[in-house]
Amino acid sequence: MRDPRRAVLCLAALLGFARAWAGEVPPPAPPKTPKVTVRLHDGSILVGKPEAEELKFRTEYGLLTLPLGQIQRVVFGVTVQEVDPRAVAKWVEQLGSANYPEREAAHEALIEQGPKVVPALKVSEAKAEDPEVKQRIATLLASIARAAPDAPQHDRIFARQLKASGKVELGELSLETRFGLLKVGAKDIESLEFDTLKSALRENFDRKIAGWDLASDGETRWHPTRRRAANGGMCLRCALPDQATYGNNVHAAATSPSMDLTALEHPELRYQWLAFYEEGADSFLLEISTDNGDNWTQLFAHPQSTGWEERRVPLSSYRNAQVKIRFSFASDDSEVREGLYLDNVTVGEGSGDE
Ligand SMILES: [Ca+2]
Ligand SMILES: [Ca+2]
Repeated sequence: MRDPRRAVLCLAALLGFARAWAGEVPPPAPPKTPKVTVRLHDGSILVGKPEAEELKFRTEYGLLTLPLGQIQRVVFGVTVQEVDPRAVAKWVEQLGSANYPEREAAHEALIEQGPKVVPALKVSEAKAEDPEVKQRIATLLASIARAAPDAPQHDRIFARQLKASGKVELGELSLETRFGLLKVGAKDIESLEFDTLKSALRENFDRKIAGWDLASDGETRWHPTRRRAANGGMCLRCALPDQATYGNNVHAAATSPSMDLTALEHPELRYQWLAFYEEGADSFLLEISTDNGDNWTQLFAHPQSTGWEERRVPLSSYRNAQVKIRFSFASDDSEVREGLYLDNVTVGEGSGDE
């Protein structure tokens, strides 16, 4: 936590949490043993009830013991995963191919592997004799670094009135599932999502996408992709499917299902986004509608980004409303870039801070 502002914010969150704990602001009474969705690095998903009732989390301010009923989400820091070195060697060899589509296919395949392929690529870069192959590997490494410059090294915990970085003190997680008791090693876990709070929308684009409308007036459109995902292997991309960029003169929108916010005390939208586009000439907007999509109000114009960004949008002024949100893209008649990405879109109970 080198950024002093973040440290202050985190401390403020901790103090707020401590106050809540001391009884000044009584926390709500959540279920004692919430259900948890466990996402593993290999793509597996387990759902069950943890045997434990609390989780220990070490921060630079001390050790927190959190009842599971207070936790919304835990994201484990990046651990470098194994990747088959033979597959990498084959792709690197193809990078030197005289055949352009073969070179492109290898480039795409390596990009899709993301940060886990970096150590193997560095070895190949050092070994490469062909200067052109060396150059191509250097370009690839730069693209991968651009896509995930802020890969979290710390575990992160999100609870009501608390957001903190640190280390989850957990060797393994015992989970009662419908298939019996399962034990999962902490090193295999990517994230835990607790079913503690009501949510109106929860979409990670990793499975069949339910209820979203992905409309476009051209070939460029929002579509699921494995190209760059914030988690779970898949996300939503706005570009020409299977191509390196979006096209000119297109309007494309990803519109959420209709959501009833009446059950939420402090409705809040959260999502992760990544935008490689011609800012200023092309546009990438977040909009909201309270009349089933007839009229839209702009909530945010996304700037160009260099890595995944996380955004939190309080929707308290839409409390008690029926809303849809949409992510819309428009391109002008020149200059195209790689496109836009979205992941982990949720609308749920927020902190109430505006
Ligand atoms: Ca995802
Ligand atoms: Ca353009």
